[in-house]
Amino acid sequence: MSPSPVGPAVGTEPAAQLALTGDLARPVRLTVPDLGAWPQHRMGVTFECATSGVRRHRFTGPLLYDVLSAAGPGFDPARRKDRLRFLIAVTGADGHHVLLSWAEIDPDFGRAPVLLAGSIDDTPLDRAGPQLVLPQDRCGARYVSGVNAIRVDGAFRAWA
Ligand SMILES: Nc1nc2c(c(=O)[nH]1)N[C@H]1C(S)=C(S)[C@@H](COP(=O)(O)O)O[C@H]1N2
Ligand SMILES: [Mo]
Repeated sequence: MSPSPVGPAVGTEPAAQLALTGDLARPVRLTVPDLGAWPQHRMGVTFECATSGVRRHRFTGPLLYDVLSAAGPGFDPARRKDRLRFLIAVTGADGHHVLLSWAEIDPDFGRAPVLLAGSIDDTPLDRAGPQLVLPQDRCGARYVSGVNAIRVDGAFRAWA
């Protein structure tokens, strides 16, 4: 029997989707192949896991900063201080949930080269979803895998 012209080929699963939400002018849903639209960075990293010890991986993908900037975060780009109230909440499909600050990845502040990787050790993450890569973290806990939601939030107040 010849393959059907509609529907997925045998043995494939739908690509994982990542929702970019929050204080964004252009919220969007992205797949791992969509991440290929931005300049790609390749990084070899080492991190330590509290339970399984030292890990080494190679990741490829765009800068988180580039992907989120394209979605139009709701601050005035001309006023540097306006960015400093923004948080980035990253959630994996299993509920693992971590926070970054906008300033951490902003080239005018922390300049951390954080990636939203579309491949690990040269294996595409199309089905699992992208992985957050923080080369400056000694510990592996923020290397969230299967990222399915990133929320940008400029409304956090310490006294709220
Ligand atoms: N989605 C998700 N990502 C996760 C975790 C998790 O529990 N869920 N654990 C983190 C921790 S604690 C570590 S050390 C690394 C482990 O990466 P490894 O599987 O390559 O060793 O994944 C991180 N990413
Ligand atoms: Mo870990």
